[in-house]
Amino acid sequence: MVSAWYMDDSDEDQRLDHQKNPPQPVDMKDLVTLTGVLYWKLNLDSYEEDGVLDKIKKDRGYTYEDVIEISPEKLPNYEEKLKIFFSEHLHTDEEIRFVLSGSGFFDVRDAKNDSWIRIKVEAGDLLVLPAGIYHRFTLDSLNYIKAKRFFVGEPIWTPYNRPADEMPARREYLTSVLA
Ligand code: KMT
Ligand code: NI
Repeated sequence: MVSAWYMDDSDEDQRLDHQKNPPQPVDMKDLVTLTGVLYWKLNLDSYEEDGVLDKIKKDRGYTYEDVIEISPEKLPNYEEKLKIFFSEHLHTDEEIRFVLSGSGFFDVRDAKNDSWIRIKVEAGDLLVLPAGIYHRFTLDSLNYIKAKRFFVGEPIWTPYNRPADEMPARREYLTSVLA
């Protein structure tokens, strides 16, 4: 099960949990209303046949998919890529990740008060970050994740680093989440 919490403000290693003291968890219902993030838990033993992923792909129009594996050995330019992933940014389309193995953290901004919410993802978690949400990604201290990436049409992975407040994707995101 995915779990989420408001982050502390320490500059320590990004791979640590960064829980507040005392912890301030965010439940899934609040995560949806605060950020517009969508979440499903899929069965890793049956997702290829059970139709759950197929239905999500069909409903949301995902036509492209590939696999990304992040580890010092598997990802070319690992250090550089991790820096890019961890710079606060947005995209003009959804960022869709289905974790096949390993784990990591997606940090997203709460749209109302701009605080960081850290979402821990593990094998079986399917996360959809809406277009226009400010976010970043890091591995945790286990240093490994493998995930499927989906996209509607030809993929565009371009990150727009913050500030990108004037972009239509950003304005539309805020309108839909704050409505
Ligand atoms: C991204 O865009 O941040 C990534 O693809 C890295 C995370 S994938 C589990
Ligand atoms: Ni991104």
